[in-house]
Amino acid sequence: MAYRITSFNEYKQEYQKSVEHPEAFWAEKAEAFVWIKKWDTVLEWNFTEPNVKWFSGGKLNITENCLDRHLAERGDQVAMIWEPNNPDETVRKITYRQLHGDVCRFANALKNNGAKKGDRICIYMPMVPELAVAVLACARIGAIHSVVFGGFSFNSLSERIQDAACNIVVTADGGFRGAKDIPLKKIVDEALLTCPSVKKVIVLKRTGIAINMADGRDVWWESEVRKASTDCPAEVMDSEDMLFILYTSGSTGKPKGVVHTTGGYMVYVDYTFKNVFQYNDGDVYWCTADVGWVTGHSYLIYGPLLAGAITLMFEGIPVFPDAGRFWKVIDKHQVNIFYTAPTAIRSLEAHGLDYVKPYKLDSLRVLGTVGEPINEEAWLWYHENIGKGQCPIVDTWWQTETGGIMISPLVGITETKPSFATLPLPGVQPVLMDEGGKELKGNNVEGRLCMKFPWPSIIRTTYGNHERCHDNYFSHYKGYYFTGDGCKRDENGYYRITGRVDDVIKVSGHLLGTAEIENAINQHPDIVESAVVGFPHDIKGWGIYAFVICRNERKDVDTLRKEILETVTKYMGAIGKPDKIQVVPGLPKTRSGKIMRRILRKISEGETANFGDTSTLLDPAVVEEIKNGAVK
Ligand code: 7RM
Repeated sequence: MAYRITSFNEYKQEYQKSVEHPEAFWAEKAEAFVWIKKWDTVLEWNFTEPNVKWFSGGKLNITENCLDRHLAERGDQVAMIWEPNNPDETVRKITYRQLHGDVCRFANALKNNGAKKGDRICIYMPMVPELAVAVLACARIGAIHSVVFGGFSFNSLSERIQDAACNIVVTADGGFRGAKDIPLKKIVDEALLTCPSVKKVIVLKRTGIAINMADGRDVWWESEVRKASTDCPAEVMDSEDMLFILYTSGSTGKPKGVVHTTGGYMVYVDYTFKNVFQYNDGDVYWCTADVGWVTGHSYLIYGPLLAGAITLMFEGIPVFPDAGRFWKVIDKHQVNIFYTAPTAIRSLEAHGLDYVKPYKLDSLRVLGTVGEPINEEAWLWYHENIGKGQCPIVDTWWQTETGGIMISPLVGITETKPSFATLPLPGVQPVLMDEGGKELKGNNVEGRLCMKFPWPSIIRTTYGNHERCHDNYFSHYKGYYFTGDGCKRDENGYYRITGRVDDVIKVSGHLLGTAEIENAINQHPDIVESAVVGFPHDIKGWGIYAFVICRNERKDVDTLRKEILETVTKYMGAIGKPDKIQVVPGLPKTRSGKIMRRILRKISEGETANFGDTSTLLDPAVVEEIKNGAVK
């Protein structure tokens, strides 16, 4: 088992060792796992192509480390607790032995349906244990999973399936989310009209709604599993074989398929899980993230299972049946470690303390946040009302591309400071850059956050397009990985992430590309062009403000707005719905046709003057008109 730091002094020593002797440092951590064959080289790297390889020549299977190796010691211990959307439905508790059997059986079902090592398999499922089973079954046979969040609709799903040329889709008839049912299979059917690579669809029965089953293509999970054996030897994988692709929004409309590989990801996620949360044997750990996002991959499935932990999966949403649900679940399952997003905290805070008071919350020892900056007020509310002033809060900064937590306090070890992610984990070497590419040394500085040395779970490529990986992350500052975030380093060397500096926005902790939302809006037949920006939002962190140009003079703006929301929901998913829509006569463009988003951002924030340099504007009058019609 990976090394666990126990004091701040030890943290400092570990950190220093990780910078001075990174290879020895990570080799020592990697020793703790089951390898079919040990690696030849710990690290080879350059940030120019980029090309990063960890534990080259090593052979392993991550599921042997998540499951098989725990069987002797903790086969009958619960691996996963599942809390259903509807509180009256039965809770499921799955032991390591059962999970191992389920994974092997579904792995064989995948094989029986033609899956082989290296295939890409899309998983589009609700938050049920079978989702984790499907993920691990792919890893078992060396197929590359590409999980798509169930909140995305057919076009987003189709784009992601096409980009990876998946041959199998694993889904369910539908999913329960609060009072709503999501017709997942119907959305898959629509997506597959444009996905010729898909040969099989495996469908889990969850909601029981009527669905179409395409002859020869669609099969039921239950019947496939019934036919399959529970004996499935783990495929031998190279350290650098792809483990998964996870799509993340970029500044162009097309999402990027972030690729993670096997060995380094495993070592890093395990190390960070244990050290950040200070997990103790027997603790009940609950990460509220959906497996459709990286947090669900690394800290709901892989990290906790590698550590032999008890991981809780919740199918529902924080406000169903009421805004006390999270706290009720914590008491019900005696949760010790709770990891959620600032958006959820702010929204539950807004519902008032009456939803918190009925619950004891005395099992809690550790609180965590992830996904966006947490403001001081929400931090204090969380600390006082949920943690009762007793639980350290770990504000964990990281990204889909980093695979695991990068900057965060260690529970009980690092002194916390509201709204600061505090210090880099061992192995992480952050630097702040000014816009000209000069490194800002010393403390009390603010710049753009970059990394100057690889850590084991760094992004390896963007699927099918290595140049895009280079251009996005390794071209802004030569020789560095660029995060896309702005950041401050205070007088004590503590880091505070200030937010994105590019054209993606974090809406309720979900990373969305403005171009992706614009594409969806433009599907409306009356919309000629649109421009989307983020505006500060009390609960969501950022809200979505859309400026749209309409083809015909439409008088019924309210109806148009409703139609646009429906279009976005149908095409992309409800997560892309604008909070504000303004019909404008034109957009502020430069003579070369580039939209000046800076001006739109100011208008969306309610600014009426001080638009900065507008001398390159083609038609300054349009700014006046947009400003006068701004949606409050
Ligand atoms: C894990 C995840 C990544 C972006 C990242 C930041 C923002 C994440 C924090 C944060 C401030 C945090 N992956 N972000 N965590 N900002 N404090 N603790 O969210 O790929 O979906 O998003 O999220 O902007 O670049 S992600």
